[in-house]
Amino acid sequence: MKVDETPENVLEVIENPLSKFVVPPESLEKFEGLLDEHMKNPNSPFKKLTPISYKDLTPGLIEREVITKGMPLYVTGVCTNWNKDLFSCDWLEEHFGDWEMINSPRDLQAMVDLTGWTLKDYIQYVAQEPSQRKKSLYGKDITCPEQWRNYIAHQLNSYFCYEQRDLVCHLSKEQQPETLMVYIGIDNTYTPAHTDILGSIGHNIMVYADADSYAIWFITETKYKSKASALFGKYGGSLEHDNCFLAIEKLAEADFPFYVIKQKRGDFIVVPPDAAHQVLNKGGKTIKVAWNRITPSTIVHTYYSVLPFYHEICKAEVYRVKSLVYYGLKDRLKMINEGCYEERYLAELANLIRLFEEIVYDEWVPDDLLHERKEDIEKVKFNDRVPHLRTCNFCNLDIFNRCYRCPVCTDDYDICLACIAEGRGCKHNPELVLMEHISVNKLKDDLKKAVEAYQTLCRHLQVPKAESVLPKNNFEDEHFSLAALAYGLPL
Ligand SMILES: O=C(O)CCC(=O)C(=O)O
Ligand SMILES: [Fe+2]
Ligand SMILES: [Zn+2]
Ligand SMILES: [Zn+2]
Repeated sequence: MKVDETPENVLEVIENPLSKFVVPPESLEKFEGLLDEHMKNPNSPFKKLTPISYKDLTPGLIEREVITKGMPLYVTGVCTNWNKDLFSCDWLEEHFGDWEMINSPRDLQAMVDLTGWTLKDYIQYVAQEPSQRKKSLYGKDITCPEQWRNYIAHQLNSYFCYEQRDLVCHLSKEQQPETLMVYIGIDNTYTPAHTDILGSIGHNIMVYADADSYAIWFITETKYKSKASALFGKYGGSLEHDNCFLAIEKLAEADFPFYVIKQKRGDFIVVPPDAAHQVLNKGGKTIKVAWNRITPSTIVHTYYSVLPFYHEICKAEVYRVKSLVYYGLKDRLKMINEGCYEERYLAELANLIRLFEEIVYDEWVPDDLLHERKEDIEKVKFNDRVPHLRTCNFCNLDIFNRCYRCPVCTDDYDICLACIAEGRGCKHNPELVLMEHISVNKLKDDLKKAVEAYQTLCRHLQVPKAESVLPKNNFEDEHFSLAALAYGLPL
């Protein structure tokens, strides 16, 4: 679609179920004036966040403030001395002008993501005089150029994606989710309230801004997720579906703090897991680069709380969380076997081992159940070139290893063990076949090796072993694993 095409059919806009959440443009014009008024009132939920200088940022600070306390961080002075020619619309247009944007820009009045736009089309749209623009279009979720990625990785190393703490870096290129995105904004474009995917940590740097141009962030703490969810829910929005941007008067109803950050060029915002946020661009053009990380500290909450919730609402997982645990564990195991005894591996392994034990347990069918049935469990190996890429056709979560497959339904119909255990599936449930990439015995062996590596590390660092990391007595547990429940149900 090109810039000067006539607006979409009005009926279509009205029929879009999301359009009722659209903030009226007048409200965006008055936004800052109203915000300033509210901020004079000490009882308003809007709070300022004290910035810290980039030179004072450390991975330990992120661990303490962002992950443990759940507080957002506002870091300034990140882009001092960065190459200004590289991070510009001119550079983007010259090098990637004919790039197809994917489901972008977003038409904010109609709340629809457009298709068929190139980056050049969008850059020409933002270059227009504001009065010439017929629609408000936000250039969101744009693929990040390789040159930018490499430049930022070099500058930021331990805060950037694909560093060792970011478990995604242990997946192969084909298995990695795309986490790095560019946002090109102009006055009054915005991102509705949401929490970042899967309880990950969000990172967002403004790499370019026209004069007097910035973004206003409203961001809560991790611990107010359910209060924030109720506030946006009251107006019909959902933090999982990015569909509601609230005007100041409505945000002001919050009985929990909203930190207000005016993000300018060089400002880096670190978003805690599950922290609700909405972002409004003001002034002229701004360009931000954003990415997410799931680390050995954040993945525990992802696994126990966020994944079951996604399973319930059938939201696509995308991050292959169980594979992150498996390959993150294998990486630490390799490092320790090579004699690299870093202290941080203690806590990292403790988390990863605990989760991996759960994962293996849930794939396993206890022997006594099999003996009772006087049968061996029948399973078929997947012959996928790249493992772990399958998703459950019912709940959309990623399939790490075992799943059921319907031989009748066409086109690879896979159903995860959790869905089968809950009685979900297709109408051919009695004919389902249990499939796997890796045998449970191999997974159990990997678990054993990980525990041994942990013990070696404890010995080298002369610290006592944490009980919680030692394996439970051979899986002899009272409750049933998912695989056992699934196995008992359909067959
Ligand atoms: O800049 C924006 O519009 C939104 C960015 C965002 O939500 C993020 O970086 O997590
Ligand atoms: Fe976000
Ligand atoms: Zn499922
Ligand atoms: Zn079927």
